[in-house]
Amino acid sequence: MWSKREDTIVHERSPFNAEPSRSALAENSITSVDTFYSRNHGPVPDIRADQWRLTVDGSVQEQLSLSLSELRSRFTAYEVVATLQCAGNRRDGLIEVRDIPGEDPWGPCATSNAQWRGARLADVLAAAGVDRTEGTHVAFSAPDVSELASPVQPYGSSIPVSKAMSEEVLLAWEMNGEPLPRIHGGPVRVLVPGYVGARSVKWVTGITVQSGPSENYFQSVAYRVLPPEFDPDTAGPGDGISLSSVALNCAILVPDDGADVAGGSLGISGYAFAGDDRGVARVDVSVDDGHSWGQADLEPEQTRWSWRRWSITVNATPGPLKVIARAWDTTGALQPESAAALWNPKGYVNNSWAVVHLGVSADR
Ligand SMILES: Nc1nc2c(c(=O)[nH]1)N[C@H]1C(S)=C(S)[C@@H](COP(=O)(O)O)O[C@H]1N2
Ligand SMILES: [Mo]
Repeated sequence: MWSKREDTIVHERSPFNAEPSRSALAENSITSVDTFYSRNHGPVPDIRADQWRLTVDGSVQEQLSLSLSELRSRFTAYEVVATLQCAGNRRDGLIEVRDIPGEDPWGPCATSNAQWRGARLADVLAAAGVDRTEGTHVAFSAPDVSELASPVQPYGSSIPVSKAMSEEVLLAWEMNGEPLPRIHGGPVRVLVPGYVGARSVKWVTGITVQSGPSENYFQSVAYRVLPPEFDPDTAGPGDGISLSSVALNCAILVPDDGADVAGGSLGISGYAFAGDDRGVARVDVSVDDGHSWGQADLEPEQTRWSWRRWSITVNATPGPLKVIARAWDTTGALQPESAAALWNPKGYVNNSWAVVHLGVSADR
């Protein structure tokens, strides 16, 4: 479906929610469109590029209404390589701790990395004459109506004006050198590098500058970390912690969880990612339940907005093998060890140590 590869793990067909297999995601540092995860809350709009329009209003000096050709001709295009990660990435590890009814059991591949091209949101906001006062937010609206929201409403979210004016935030019309595919928000989506994927609004048609965060369901009720005792069905606007910057995280992509491998020299690899003002500084890997740790090789950082892939070779002895990976960030902070301590009612931000269990056969 949606031109995704055969080995895609489809959580839901409608709305379409799917992530690549670990081995597929491991193939390239830039995730190809047929592999990139897909997260939707409603039907995918079909907007012709020549009919798309973007309005910019609210606390601006001059309201704007732009066609795609106007957006492309009036503003300089920039490219950024950036990782998108869903806040529900690795929810499966939280569900193992305690069930999370109504939410899909995403694995570690609700994370992908692409090259995006578009106009800087900051340039468009500057053209409109934006109010940059502290506490101002920039809200995005889209036409996809979600039956999952209460009340039923189109998808939307917002980011603080300070982030909106940062050079990495784009109104993107290209992904990996191709026109932005419909499933990923084409003709134009917002791209907010360093923030949870939920803020990178697809099919964006409205931008409103306002004095507080968006009141849209997906900003004010969903994508918030509730206390463990809260009932997510009765939680209201403003409950819990609103998600913005992506937390430090890592995943083991190769070998796959549950794989059988040959004993001896074994290559292990994966990704690590930290949002916004933090970078990945080190990834440790243990094959003896955390008694000792080897340091993985980190691929050079492509941009400060993209994941860092890592790899290490260990000696695998026959029998069951538990592999643990954990990342440290540039502030010296380490990922939390246990998913149990992170459990929350909607199952967001599982950034506990990554674990896979392998079966090792005798050396050949
Ligand atoms: N309009 C709209 N934008 C959206 C969504 C959506 O359902 N509708 N999902 C959000 C979420 S939760 C994520 S993680 C990313 C996923 O982007 P992708 O489908 O291109 O991977 O889009 C975000 N933008
Ligand atoms: Mo998401």
